[in-house]
Amino acid sequence: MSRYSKARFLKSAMAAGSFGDDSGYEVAIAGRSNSGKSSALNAIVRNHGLARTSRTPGRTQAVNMFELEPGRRIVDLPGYGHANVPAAVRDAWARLMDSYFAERRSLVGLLIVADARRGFGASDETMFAYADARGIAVHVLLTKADKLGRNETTQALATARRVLAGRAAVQMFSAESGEGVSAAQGALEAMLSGHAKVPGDP
Ligand SMILES: Nc1nc2c(ncn2[C@@H]2O[C@H](COP(=O)(O)OP(=O)(O)O)[C@@H](O)[C@H]2O)c(=O)[nH]1
Ligand SMILES: [Mg+2]
Repeated sequence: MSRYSKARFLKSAMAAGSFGDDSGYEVAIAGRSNSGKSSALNAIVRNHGLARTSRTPGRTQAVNMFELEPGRRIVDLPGYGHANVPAAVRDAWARLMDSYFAERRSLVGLLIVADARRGFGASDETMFAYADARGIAVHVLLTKADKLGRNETTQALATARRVLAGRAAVQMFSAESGEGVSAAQGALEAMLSGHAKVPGDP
């Protein structure tokens, strides 16, 4: 049984000042639309109905808050990087992220989910910058690992490590096969208990 068997949806927030209870500790999960963010969240929490997953990219433009246990939350941030998004939607996304990262005192870590076939890209750097401005730890999941062969996996990891250059830990992950799920749970736990190494620490 999952230690998060009591995980529950708290709320969807679409505007500054509406994120709710800011006590305790919170880890946010970010990624391009369709990267596999919600699937990763469900797999990590071992609750497959928790965060909605969708085949239609770019639908969720809200910050979705979940309680894992009292005083510990995981937050599904709205996806980004989807082509053909109107400027007004992009601006709304940026305003929402600006408020989220400015407001949340409980925020202690960021999980960035990237499709392993695409890698950690320019739009992910935007999220990295938000985390960096707050001095919080970042952990990168290269997901859909089940779609890669062994050589592609080695290459994807090497490329991501080069791009990240020691700024964050990176691992392979698959919500489909379960690969990397326990490592990701460990990273989440480390962040939530304040034991994650923050980039810049000795
Ligand atoms: N093969 C495979 N497909 C995945 C994996 N994770 C997510 N997907 C699929 O990718 C699509 C987008 O997933 P979703 O979790 O909704 O992405 P989000 O938009 O980032 O929240 C869905 O069709 C999922 O079934 C994975 O680990 N392996
Ligand atoms: Mg999603």
